[in-house]
Amino acid sequence: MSEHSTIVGVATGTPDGGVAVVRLSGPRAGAIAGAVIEGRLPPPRTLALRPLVSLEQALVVVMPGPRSFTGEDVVELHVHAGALNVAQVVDAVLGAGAVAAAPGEFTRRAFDNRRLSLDQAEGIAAVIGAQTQAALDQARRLVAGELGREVEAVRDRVARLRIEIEANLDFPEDVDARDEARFVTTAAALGAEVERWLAGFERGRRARTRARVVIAGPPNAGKSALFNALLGRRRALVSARAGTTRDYVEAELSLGGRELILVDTAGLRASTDAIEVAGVELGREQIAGADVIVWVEGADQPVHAAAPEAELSGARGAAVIRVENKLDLGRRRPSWIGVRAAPADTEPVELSLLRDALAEAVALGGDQWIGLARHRDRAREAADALVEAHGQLRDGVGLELVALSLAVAERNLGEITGRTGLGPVGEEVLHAIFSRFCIGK
Ligand SMILES: Nc1nc2c(ncn2[C@@H]2O[C@H](COP(=O)(O)OP(=O)(O)O)[C@@H](O)[C@H]2O)c(=O)[nH]1
Ligand SMILES: [Mg+2]
Repeated sequence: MSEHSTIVGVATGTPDGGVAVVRLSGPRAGAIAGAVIEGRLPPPRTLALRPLVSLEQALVVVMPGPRSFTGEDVVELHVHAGALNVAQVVDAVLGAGAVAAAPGEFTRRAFDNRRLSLDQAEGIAAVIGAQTQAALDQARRLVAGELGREVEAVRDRVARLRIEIEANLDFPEDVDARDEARFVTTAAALGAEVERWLAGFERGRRARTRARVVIAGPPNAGKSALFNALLGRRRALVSARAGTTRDYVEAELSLGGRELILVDTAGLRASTDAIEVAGVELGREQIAGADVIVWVEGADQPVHAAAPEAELSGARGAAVIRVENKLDLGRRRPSWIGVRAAPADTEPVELSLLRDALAEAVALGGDQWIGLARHRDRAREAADALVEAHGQLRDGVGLELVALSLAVAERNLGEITGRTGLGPVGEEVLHAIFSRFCIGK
């Protein structure tokens, strides 16, 4: 990747809307853009209409470095969208001396020029990929540098401790008992801080993803009716004929501030009908992948002593909410939540209790850490190194070893933001991050 090339890429996505943005970045961005437009380049940060040489026209904006996204000179040509049209504009720019940008190269240059830290660059990718409101919120906080500031603050404290300890290496006799005690407590506090992040990682991850809530139970319990009642619309087929639902049906639902995927499954029962058997099998797979299982039986159905434990043996740690439907026909399971899901033309009864139980089951609680998986891995290494440093200090092991452990913690924290004081982040790490971006980002 040449530092001095001028790159071009299409910054807008496909399928395209009305306008596409062809972006140039590099030392010759102005000269190259000047060669493909007629007339002069507009003054910096001013949008102006210019004819393109032998093509149509473009709105042109010049953003001189270093106060641009990449930190280099950037020019954007806003042209009409359309694959063929945009390809011809890009060809003209390439013909004037630009080179095609590699995936993520604009963002990579922004990082190299210190316009963004690594966690912020990952935040941009996360904003683009966000599918839930919580994922978008967390991604925006990454872009705003919230994670980076927190990590940098701890890394600074680790560095200060290491430097103080290193300063004492040549004169260990100058380290008195009070210094030693302070070193021990500082190392413990730093380790605890990183452990606190790690404890919140899973909550943050769960908040970003939709929880899967799977409705299961015997046929004819009113699972599909309950599914529709929770959604407030008819989505699944409800029928007096057992075995009506053969596939599973999914719908999105927002509850207690979380986005859920509600899944209606075929009733679990032995059957000789091949399609129904396949449906039951799909239902079991849904149970295995569930975060929460709503187990439904009808008040008109016999009570099984062992239900639903036997059927739910495939569930992996999912919360189970037991619901007795058809309240209008009586009550056989007094400790379960009672509801009446149908008939559809009447108000469903007591759904609020079920909604509350569901909201509680998917609640996240505690503080969530916005770090992504890579950040968690680096934080894990840092926490281990801090525990090591703490143990070494407590055991009175040589201070050289303590300084080494602290340096390991420091390097790992530095790799989260890409700003390490102990040498550059490896090219491999950078490549892995930026190659996941699309061309034009
Ligand atoms: N009386 C009464 N019937 C219900 C209730 N909920 C569902 N049903 C009926 O029970 C039958 C089976 O419902 P369905 O939702 O298809 O059950 P599923 O097989 O568990 O999906 C249908 O005839 C529904 O109208 C209810 O609360 N009360
Ligand atoms: Mg059904």
